[in-house]
Amino acid sequence: MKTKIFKISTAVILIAAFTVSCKPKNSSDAVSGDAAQKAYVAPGKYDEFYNFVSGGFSGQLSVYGLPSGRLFRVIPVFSVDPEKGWGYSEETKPMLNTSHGFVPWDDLHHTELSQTNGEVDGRWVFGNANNTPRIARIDLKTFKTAEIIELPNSGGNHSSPFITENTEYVVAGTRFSVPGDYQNGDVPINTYKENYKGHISFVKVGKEGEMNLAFQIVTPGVNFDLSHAGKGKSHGWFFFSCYNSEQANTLLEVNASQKDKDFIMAVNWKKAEEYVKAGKGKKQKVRYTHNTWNESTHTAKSETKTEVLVLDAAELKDICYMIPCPKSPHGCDIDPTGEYIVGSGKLAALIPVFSYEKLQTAIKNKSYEGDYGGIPVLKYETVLHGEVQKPGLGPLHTEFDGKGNAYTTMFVSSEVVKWDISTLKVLDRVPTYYSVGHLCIPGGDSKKPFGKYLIAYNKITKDRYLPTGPELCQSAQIYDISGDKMQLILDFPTIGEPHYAQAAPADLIRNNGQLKFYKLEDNKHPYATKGEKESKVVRNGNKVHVYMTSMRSHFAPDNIEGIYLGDEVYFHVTNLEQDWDVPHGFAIKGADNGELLIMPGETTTLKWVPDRIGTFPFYCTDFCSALHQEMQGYIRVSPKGSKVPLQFSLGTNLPASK
Ligand code: K7E
Ligand code: CUA
Repeated sequence: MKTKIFKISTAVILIAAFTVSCKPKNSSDAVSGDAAQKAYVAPGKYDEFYNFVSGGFSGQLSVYGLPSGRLFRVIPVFSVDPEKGWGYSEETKPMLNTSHGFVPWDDLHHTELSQTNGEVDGRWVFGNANNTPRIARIDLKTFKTAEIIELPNSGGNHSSPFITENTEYVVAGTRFSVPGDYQNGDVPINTYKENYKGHISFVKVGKEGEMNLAFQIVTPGVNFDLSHAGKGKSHGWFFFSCYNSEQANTLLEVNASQKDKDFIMAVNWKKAEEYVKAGKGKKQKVRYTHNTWNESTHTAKSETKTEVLVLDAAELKDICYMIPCPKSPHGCDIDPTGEYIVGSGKLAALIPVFSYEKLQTAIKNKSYEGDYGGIPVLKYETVLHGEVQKPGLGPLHTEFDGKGNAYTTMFVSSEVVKWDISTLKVLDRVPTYYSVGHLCIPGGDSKKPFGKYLIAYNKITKDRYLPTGPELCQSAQIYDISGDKMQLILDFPTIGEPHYAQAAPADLIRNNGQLKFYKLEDNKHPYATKGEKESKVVRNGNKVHVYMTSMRSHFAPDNIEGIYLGDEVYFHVTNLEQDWDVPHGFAIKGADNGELLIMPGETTTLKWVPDRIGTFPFYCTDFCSALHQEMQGYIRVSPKGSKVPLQFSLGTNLPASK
């Protein structure tokens, strides 16, 4: 009993240190002379990098320029977004469908750019939904979410969506171990050790980016936290940090902080592929959704899938290995050569760096210290390259500059620490303001980092910006890392809470064939209207379909009568413009699901159910021309059973009817 109390109190002290982070000294004078010049991008000039930043609890992803910190766009991924009409139009709603129904808002922590040969290639960026487990793919030709796949057997999809060096797979490790979906989950919570399992998912990515849940690996119940793929020599392997190897199911802040070491799980995914081919997987009944966006019909489709192939790590002895890692590891990062695996133990006073070659030798020699739920546990010393001593407090995440240096964020001591990967010597440290989580170096988790800048993403800003009530802004900070010493050059506020972010050279994305507008002749939307003459209103029972067009500066038709109370009206608005950057909007009074924003050549649908008789105005919400304010119309709603005929017009008056 005594020891238990002692254990609890040490853990509590550590945790107290972890939750209350220290404020660095000399916080006001950290920006020096030429800093402003380094972050300055003159009006009309482009930034050097795109920065894709997760929005955390906002469920969105935002796009900034580096080094200016200018915000270009917020992309709705796992959220509805009034600025884009995302999740409000009939076409986009299926993108947010899950096996639990429509989920308007989730929690996005990590962004990952697609890679070819281990280098950022600018095609797609992936994001994870933490709460209702999903992975999304955003197409960087359109800056739009193109696909979302849900993950069965999972809860809290945190170690995701990290990818392999040719974008063969994106992975997802479950944070919460749970009774698998295929079992009866109605079991006592205190049977965690017997009934709860971890699952990691391998989602195959096709040539066009299409995602498919290829297989899962079932493991003992732990909390998977973060992951990264091997690269170069370690291509074919994946590394997942996990905490709660204690298998606690209550008061985790204490009960999952007992052991001195948890694990990094090394997964030989090439071997796992062989087992899949050899038929070693078991098919299991599950239910998850797969949502895809079609750029020619401008419409999303949501399908339900019912099966998953599962490999058992305890049964197939040579796909998973546990590397002991101090203590409650969070970040799990692989250096550009693929040789070094960095585990960031939140509660550890050092940073362990493991060697891929030593891992291979240790596996060959079976230098195991035992097993964990049937998975071999390697001896710490046999896999260790070395430890970074006294790096700072609360290490979380590490990125690389491609010149042999690693940079680790320290949440508790609020700093970024630069160290040498081979000698493990600390080279430099700079304060962050405050409580830094993730960091990003352009290309910093790839084989070819671009170096130059380091961006720290901070949880707390306290006194850095003008206050805005109880909620203060979150923030990023840019450091110039081109010299020996890191130099702070800019702070900029972010949308939501930034977790992981990635950056790519601007030209790579700007010149990859970005879509400027939708060609009308290629528009395959079933309700597309390709010219004003084709605009019409069609009744089908109580459903009324308005085939409407928008063009500077009118809608066709703009007078509509013969709508009755109880009707469902679908405005299918086709924007006839064929020019970059000329969207129109559409809003109608009383619509309970917002409005539309329609890109040139696109067709988008607003469902409107009038709740009273009367005459309702509609108008364009996007300032499109000098006569934008004239871009408007009326729709008349009559009582059910009224004799007012269905009719519509543009530029002429409808015959009067009572
Ligand atoms: Cu460190 Cu959710 Cu990647 Cu944030 S996690 S900090
Ligand atoms: Cu169209 Cu304003």
